[in-house]
Amino acid sequence: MAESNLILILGDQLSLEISSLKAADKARDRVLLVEVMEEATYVRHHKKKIAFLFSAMRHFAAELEEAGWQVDYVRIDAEENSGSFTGEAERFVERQDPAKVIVTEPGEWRVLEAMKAWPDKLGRPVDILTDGRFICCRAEFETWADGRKQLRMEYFYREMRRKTGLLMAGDEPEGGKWNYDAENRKPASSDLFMPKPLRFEPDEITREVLATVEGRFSDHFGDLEPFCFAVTRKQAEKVLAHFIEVGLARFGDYQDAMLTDEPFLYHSLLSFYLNAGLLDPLHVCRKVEKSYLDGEAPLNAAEGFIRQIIGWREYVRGIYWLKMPGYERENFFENTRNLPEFYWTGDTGMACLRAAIGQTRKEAYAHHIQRLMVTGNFALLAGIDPHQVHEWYLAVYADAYEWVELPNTLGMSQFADGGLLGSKPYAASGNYINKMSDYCQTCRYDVKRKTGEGACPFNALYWDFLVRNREKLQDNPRLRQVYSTWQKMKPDKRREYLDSAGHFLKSLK
Ligand code: FAD
Ligand code: DLZ
Ligand code: SF4
Repeated sequence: MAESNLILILGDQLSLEISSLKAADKARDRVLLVEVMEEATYVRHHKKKIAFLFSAMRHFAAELEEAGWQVDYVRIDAEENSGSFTGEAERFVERQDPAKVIVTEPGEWRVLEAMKAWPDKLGRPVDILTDGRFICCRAEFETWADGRKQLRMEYFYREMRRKTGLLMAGDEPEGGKWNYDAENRKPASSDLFMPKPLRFEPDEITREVLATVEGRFSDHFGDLEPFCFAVTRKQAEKVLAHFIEVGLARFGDYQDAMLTDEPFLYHSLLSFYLNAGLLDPLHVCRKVEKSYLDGEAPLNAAEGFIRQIIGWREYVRGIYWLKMPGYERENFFENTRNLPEFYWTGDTGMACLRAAIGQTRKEAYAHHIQRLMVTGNFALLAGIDPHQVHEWYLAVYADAYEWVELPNTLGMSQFADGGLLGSKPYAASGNYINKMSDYCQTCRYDVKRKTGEGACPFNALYWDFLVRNREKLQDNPRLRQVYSTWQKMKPDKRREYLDSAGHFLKSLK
């Protein structure tokens, strides 16, 4: 018999279609999955995120064994567990002496760098294969980006539509337009019918994981229970079917809306499963396209959803690999303020932040506009160190892996890359939050008051941000109007704004 290989599958590669498995021989090779402290603590992940991944990994290992694979599974509490991918690969090599190691490229630069040292460390070849779950591989994105002055998502997205044929009528986009976002900006109200998310009772495997996570990671952020995530492919498929049945039709309309008592609205809650490998992005998009073709979902909803996946999701991954290393440390505004303590406790009088952070603690989830226009917007306006903001997002969301989190946080939300992802910073006063949510109705601050005692802090911070960063932003054509408004303001008013912001920032802990 030919010599056996080691097939290493990482916690976010839980797919039977993953390229490392595709390259393997079931009769000959051994699969290895490892729960390791380094991955659970390089940022202190939300307890729910760790529990979700450990449970999904254990269920996936069982699925592989049932399908006839030989699987080595190292649990976090195994006595001999070395605590890292490298250590576990070394231990496997000692145990089994495989001919070579086969692994699908990891989602994080940090892990890829470690793997590049493996041929020497392990004393045998290491094949690092392309991750076929993405529609656009790294090399294809590099070719697309090469020589372009601006890397606009919209143009990239059109290429992905052509490549996949999703919502295409021949060479033309379905309905005649590529993008129906103009129809997708409605605020929601609580009297709308809101779908409730599917919730899964923990089985024995999950209950065991929950006990372990409570025991080992009790000092990490977030509530562990109730734990209701899908942890198998079958369950994740049910989440997808549920979304298509009850959420998709209104997904577009209310994509940007926020309500205090409705953390999920019409969002799909699929990012956990897409990013961990339980669902395939193209499969998800084809199902959504079918719902439109069957007349069950409007075009603005189907197009909006598909754009998030084959557009934004693929695009941010391309940017990540194009710009790493180095991207992680970019800090265009040279911000140095520490992340306020309330990002970890939710203990703030600002109702919008309290709701978004409270929900994050409870669910390890917040939807896009909460991440961008509440927690992200505040950090941007207050001048928080973008690296600390990045580490917070990476830790607190159950869908967070650096390839997707970093460009969204550092680029889109904090403008720390100077505008690679967005043509202007996503900075907004309280007015935007008031328009898109019900948060201000119960806030102790008054969104209509611009300055002074009781005024919404976002209002003064907005102008303070623009004035503080004037040199860097004033030539931006999309901000000319705003700076001209500032110039036209009476000097007293301007002083009030800056004093208010200064006073607030001084009190920020
Ligand atoms: P839906 O609103 O239902 O959208 C459908 C799918 O589209 C999502 O599941 C996701 O796969 C994809 N998608 C939507 N927007 C984006 C985007 N901007 N980038 C990539 N994919 C997108 N998404 C992550 O998956 N992981 C992260 O760590 C992450 N960090 C973020 C940090 C910040 C500061 C911001 C502003 C956004 C971040 N996003 C991240 C994008 C987005 O917020 C989440 O994908 C989304 O909220 C997941 O919830 P959902 O599945 O209900 O999404
Ligand atoms: C996020 C995470 C955590 C918390 N734990 C593990 C783990 O114990 N074992 C594992 O294989 N993967 C884990 N992951 C996901 C990895 O961090 C992820 O695979 C890499 O960051 C590459 O994207
Ligand atoms: Fe947030 Fe200001 Fe509205 Fe309060 S008033 S919820 S701080 S935007």
